[in-house]
Amino acid sequence: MILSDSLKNELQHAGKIVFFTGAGISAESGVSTFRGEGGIWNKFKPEELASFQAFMKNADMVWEWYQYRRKIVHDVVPNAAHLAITEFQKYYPSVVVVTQNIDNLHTRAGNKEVYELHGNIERNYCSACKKRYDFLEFKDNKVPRCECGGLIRPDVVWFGESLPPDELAAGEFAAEHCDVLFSVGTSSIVYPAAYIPLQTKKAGKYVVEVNLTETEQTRYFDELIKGKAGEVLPAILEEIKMFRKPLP
Ligand code: BJW
Ligand code: ZN
Repeated sequence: MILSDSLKNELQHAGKIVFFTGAGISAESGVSTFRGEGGIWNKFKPEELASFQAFMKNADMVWEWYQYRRKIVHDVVPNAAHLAITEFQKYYPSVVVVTQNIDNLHTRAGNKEVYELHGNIERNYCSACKKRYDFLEFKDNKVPRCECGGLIRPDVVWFGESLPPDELAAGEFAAEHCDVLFSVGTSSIVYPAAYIPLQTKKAGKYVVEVNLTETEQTRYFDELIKGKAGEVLPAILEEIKMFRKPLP
């Protein structure tokens, strides 16, 4: 049995569940995490690639890095963790995903209410006039230009940039009004996103971390379930099926 008595009690009575997710939930799909073992940033320094200054200094290199990751994300598929969240939707009237991931895997898995705090790698916009360039085929690795002459950039949030205000507000609202929040596969060190699960705690509700290791925030949460997201979330769901009926 994976559920503690207290978590089982919470999940028996809960109506609103939030999944706050990070790169670790996509690791089993074959998308690298940023930090830790196998993390992309063991090889590349974030400030060299994930900032507007870096883009202005070496736009082709940054663009090529995103093209490389875009191809990976396009070729992989959602894993058992994303799919378990889709199935949670059958048992709880409100299941909200607040993700730091830009890989679109939640939506591809059928997660219905998804707020993307750090953007989406499948979208682009002009850094000068903000015109959108979504789902365009950009064939070569040189950064494309907008019809206004500006450089086209991926629609992701770099260091020092604001998060999309509507997505952040919706994520905060969900975190403050849920019964149980699962913080899955995130190192919980990048702010303001990392405030989300703390807001649930502040509202007096239950927070469960699912991760391979302890994180910066483990001590604030009600419990840590150590393990792979793709194993832990389906195991939780199997136990839920023993005490909850699917919604009509
Ligand atoms: C598994 C697993 C498996 C593995 N199963 N688990 C305090 C308050 C506010 C801001 C700051 C602050 N202090 C510092 C800041 C600034 C900065 C920040 O947070 N820096 C910290 C690093 C210290 N924040 C910002 O700059 C943000 N903007 C901002 O603050 O604006 C304010 C402002 C704006 C304008 C004017 C004035 C002020 C923006 C942050 C943007 C982050 N962007 C990135 C890149 C996105 C694009 C891209 O992908 O290229 O987002 S950085 C990167 O980190 C990415 C991620 O979403 C984010 C979080 O990483 P995540 O998801 O947690 O991944 P990992 O790799 O760190 O962790 C993986 C975890 O999974 C590990 O724990 C593993 O153990 C686990 N795992 N396999 C379960 N199978
Ligand atoms: Zn433009």
